[in-house]
Amino acid sequence: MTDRRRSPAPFAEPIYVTRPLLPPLESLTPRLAQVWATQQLTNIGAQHAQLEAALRDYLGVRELSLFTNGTAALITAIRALDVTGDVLTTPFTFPATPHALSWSGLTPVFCDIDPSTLNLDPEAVARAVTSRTSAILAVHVYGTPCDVTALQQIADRHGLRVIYDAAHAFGARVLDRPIGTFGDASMFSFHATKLFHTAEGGALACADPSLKAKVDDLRNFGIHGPDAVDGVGLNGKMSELHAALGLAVLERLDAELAQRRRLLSRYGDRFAAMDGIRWLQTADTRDSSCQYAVIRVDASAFGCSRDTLHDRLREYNVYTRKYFHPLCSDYDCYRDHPSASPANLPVAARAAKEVLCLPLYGGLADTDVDRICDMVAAIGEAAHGRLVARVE
Ligand code: T4K
Repeated sequence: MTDRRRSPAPFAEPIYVTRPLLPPLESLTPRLAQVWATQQLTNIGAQHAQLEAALRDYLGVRELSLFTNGTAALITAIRALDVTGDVLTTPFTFPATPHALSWSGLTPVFCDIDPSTLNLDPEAVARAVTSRTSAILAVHVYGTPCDVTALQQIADRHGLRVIYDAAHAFGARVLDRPIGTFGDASMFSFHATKLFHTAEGGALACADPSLKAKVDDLRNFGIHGPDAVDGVGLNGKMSELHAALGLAVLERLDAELAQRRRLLSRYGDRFAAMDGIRWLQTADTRDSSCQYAVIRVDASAFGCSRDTLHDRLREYNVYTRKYFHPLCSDYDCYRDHPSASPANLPVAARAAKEVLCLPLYGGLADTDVDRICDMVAAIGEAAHGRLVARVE
């Protein structure tokens, strides 16, 4: 007899891949009153100073500079570290990563990724080093730490800079150390879609005070003092309004994280037993940024492809994201680069076809996650039913 389970009811309201942590409006008022009283709206005021210090402590890094967004922070890191020529990087990332290199007149050289972490594969990186290479730009994708030890060994062997795109990795730890303490510099994104956010914003962390001083000048047009412009800088300064929002968000981060941890473990429990779905455990949730809930869909075992699952979930009012599809190496602006050839990037190509980011944010209830898992299960079962019917 056929097991005819009832399909779960769609959500009445759309469920997005994320929603920002929004502190109560009243919690912002006293901070905004201070801004109004001083009339300093930007150019490194009191809110900025307070947030920079608070985040330096929270992230456990020696030096930190706030920015208007993570991309500006990355471009500034590249300039401050005098990176030249070719930079080894991953195709499995947001466009900002290779674009920061191209925008700086550098050439991104794509290397394949590790099938378990989906981060740069150190062996592929080691094979790609040439006399033109000056740096590695690695991404802690979904907040999963890169193999920081192996990447640093390659960099030391060849005299390369290491820059981390830690856009997803706020608060993550590896090897008993905060994630922002590895490499020459690490960029964090504080976009509204991130665990910690300032609506738009970002930061650059480093250990070297002289690098921080250079970064701060470059963030402010290269202005070094009243009568000196020492470098080709940009305007990357975070405003007082964004910094005030960040301070209010930071106060509520523990509750947000606690709920995200619960949701992640709920997803993990359900997907551990679902055929064709592989749950990507980014790290022990105590050491994780809890930024994304990610599955990989094995189409033959699950019954339908990742793309079909994504489309069917929309019928249930659930809006998932294919982070990161297409690969950056498939964009028109990069596909002609020799390193962008699909033959060079087989692991990344497969991951880009299989990954799906599911809703994850503190405002999501435990029962919402149960319903989303029921929907995934129902879609798989329906797909299998059709497959069997077709074979018969
Ligand atoms: N490196 C990496 C590895 C990155 O992932 C990113 C950014 C960067 C560098 C660059 O950092 P930033 O320069 O941005 O600081 C989003 C974000 O815009 C982007 O910051 C992020 N990565 C990327 C992974 O995701 P979209 O195009 O997917 O965002 P959007 O607007 O479609 O938002 C997704 C969902 O979030 C919406 O369906 C609803 C919800 N949402 C979004 C916004 C903006 C809200 O509820 N409220 C909001 O205000 O790129």
